[in-house]
Amino acid sequence: MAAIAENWHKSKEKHNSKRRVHYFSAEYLLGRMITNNLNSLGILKEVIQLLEARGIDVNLFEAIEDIALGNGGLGRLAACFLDSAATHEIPLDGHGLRYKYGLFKQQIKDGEQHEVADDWQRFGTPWCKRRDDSTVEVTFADQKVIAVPYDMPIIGYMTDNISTLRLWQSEAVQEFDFQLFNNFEYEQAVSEKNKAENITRVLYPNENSYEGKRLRLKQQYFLCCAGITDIVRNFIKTYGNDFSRFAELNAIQLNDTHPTVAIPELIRILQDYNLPFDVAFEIARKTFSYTNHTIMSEALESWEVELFKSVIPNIYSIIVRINEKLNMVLETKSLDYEQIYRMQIIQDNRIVMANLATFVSSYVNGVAQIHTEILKKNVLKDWYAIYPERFQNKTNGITQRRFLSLCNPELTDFIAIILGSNDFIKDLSIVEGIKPFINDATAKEFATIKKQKKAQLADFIYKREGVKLSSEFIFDIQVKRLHEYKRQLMNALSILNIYYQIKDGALTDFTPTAFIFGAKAAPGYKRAKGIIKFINEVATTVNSDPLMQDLMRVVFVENYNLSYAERIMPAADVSEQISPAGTEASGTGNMKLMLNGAVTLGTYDGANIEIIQQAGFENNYIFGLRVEDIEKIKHNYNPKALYDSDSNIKRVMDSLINGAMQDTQDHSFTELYNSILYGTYWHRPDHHYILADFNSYMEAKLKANNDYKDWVEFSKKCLMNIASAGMFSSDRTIIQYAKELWHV
Ligand code: 26W
Repeated sequence: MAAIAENWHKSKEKHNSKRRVHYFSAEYLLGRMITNNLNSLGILKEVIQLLEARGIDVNLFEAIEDIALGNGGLGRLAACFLDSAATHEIPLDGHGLRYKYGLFKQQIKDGEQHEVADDWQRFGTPWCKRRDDSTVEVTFADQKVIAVPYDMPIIGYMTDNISTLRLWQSEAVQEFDFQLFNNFEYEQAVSEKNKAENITRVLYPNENSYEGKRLRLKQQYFLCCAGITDIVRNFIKTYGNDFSRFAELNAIQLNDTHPTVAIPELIRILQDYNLPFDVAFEIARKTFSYTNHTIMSEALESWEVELFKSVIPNIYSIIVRINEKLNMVLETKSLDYEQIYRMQIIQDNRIVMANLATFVSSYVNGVAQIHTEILKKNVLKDWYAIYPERFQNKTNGITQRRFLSLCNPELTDFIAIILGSNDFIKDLSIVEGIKPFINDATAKEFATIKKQKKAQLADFIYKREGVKLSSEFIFDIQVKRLHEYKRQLMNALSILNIYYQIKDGALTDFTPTAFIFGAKAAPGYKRAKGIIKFINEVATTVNSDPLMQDLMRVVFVENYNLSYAERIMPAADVSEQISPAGTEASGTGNMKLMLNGAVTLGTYDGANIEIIQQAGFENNYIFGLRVEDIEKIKHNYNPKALYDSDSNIKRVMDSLINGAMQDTQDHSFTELYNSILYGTYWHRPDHHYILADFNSYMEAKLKANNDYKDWVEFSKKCLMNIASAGMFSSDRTIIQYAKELWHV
């Protein structure tokens, strides 16, 4: 820390001196900082050598540090943005929550997931600097707490610029009550302290499913109150009480709706400084922008009015005024009743956060082309109709510092030799330069590196999971959160289909493949947990069959996290991105795998579409219904008919109920079976179109499997993917945000 102190301080002053951006996010999935920071400072190789000389393996840090203050895509994107902004000297700093416990650690017992608390701070947190001079008091209807900032330096790659991630921790106003303590009321004495600390005790482990919990609302308001108070205080220190320049000097980006109460909070604070509501409103509208990350209706946040009022009544009153203002605006447009109803911020006794965020924003953006189009056509179509100029697309990206240079030094060196420099670590667009060099010789060299990365992963998996994999096998990989819409079940069923077809002689020349899964299920998400168990049952069946020895392996890795990802991405041949068209907003794992030279076996969904536009259909394996196709079949889709008429589909589906696989105590396999064939009271049969896409998925999967036989040609496809990954750097993304939406 001492080594970076001066640059950090200078960067803080610089960010303070002109227009700047504040990124507000409830999640940051940071992973390991140590290697990343050493890499940014350009001393990683040296340090590794020094450690090795003392017999210390740098990977030791993985057991000590893997900061998971996020669930998945959204949190990792925030972390990539911090890295890219710092590297490209964009004056951006983050605000977030310092959860005591990050995302749970996953244990698999008997094929089932169990959760263990992630006490990530237990060895101390050397990258966090506590700032007792910058605390904020946060007031709820029933509680007052202190927000204490912990600053983390975000070290740009090979630059002096160091950004700040400010993580707020909730503490009691008074450590404990001595009065009560002296009266022997020990539990009472510490109860305030516990209640205060509860607010940042734990990260909610839900991804893509909304739960209207009081504590979650408290977390959100806590973050927003602390962050906004801090920003305003800082503004006043430099520019005084004249807020007319506030929006010109500050842009605030909302990472999904989770930090949306920042909008009424800013209005509240400005009103405290005697600004009229309308003036405060306009400043807020100019300051904020909102990124949407999901179109799944079950993930859209809406708070019950009564609950909201009981936690932050003063913020509720401001939202009422904002809604009145909205209706004044809507009156001037000729809209029908339905439209006006759908746009209400307060609707059916609930506060619809996406409507609030869209109304009081300069810009709204989606995270891939198709996703932005869906926002404009469906989810936010009423808003698009009256504010078309607010809508933008910003296709996601990933940082190549972590997902290439750090995790795959072998491939990095190979690319650097071809290009004659490693400038691509700062400007990924130039990897395109390898295209003219894709030939038999480089394809073979690439294949050697890939095999080396597969061998390294196989070693690790053997140590961790006890399953032996051969680096001669194809590595077919699906790693991401477990969710029905991501269709891990379809993948598992396809593996079972291959297995049965090999057994009955229908499939004869299968190229040996290791199917690797990694995924955490939200603890309360029963079906997702059932799917994990099912994958593990398929693994047991396949791996224990002696006939499959040299043909197939199935592994579900325990506790898939960033450190695991950094080992898996470089070793993949096939990247499974198989959500039904129109459901995955973007995906970013698809980009990490592409950049490490895997071909995509995927649907026409999210950023897959742009990946294919860049790298070519001929170098990837695209299958399945398109959005328009689904739109057409949706109303008379009959999966039961497919099941009845297709013996392969019937056979794999029946494995869910015929005892071939050992079901969970609560019969989740049967429940999955029924949900696909018959639906339930809350959804139609097979609402993720597993059976509709099954055969075209099988065909694409087997085509990739067969193409791999000519591994030199296959490696050329991989190289074409790497060469085409330039636009998927988060550097490109963040520069676009900076230019087109923040104007910094
Ligand atoms: C309120 C519960 C909740 C929690 C998290 C709802 C929704 C979320 C996130 C918005 C879910 C998420 O992580 N979305 C993912 O965001 C990535 C980054 O943009 C995209 O690449 C993924 O497609 C999208 O699923």
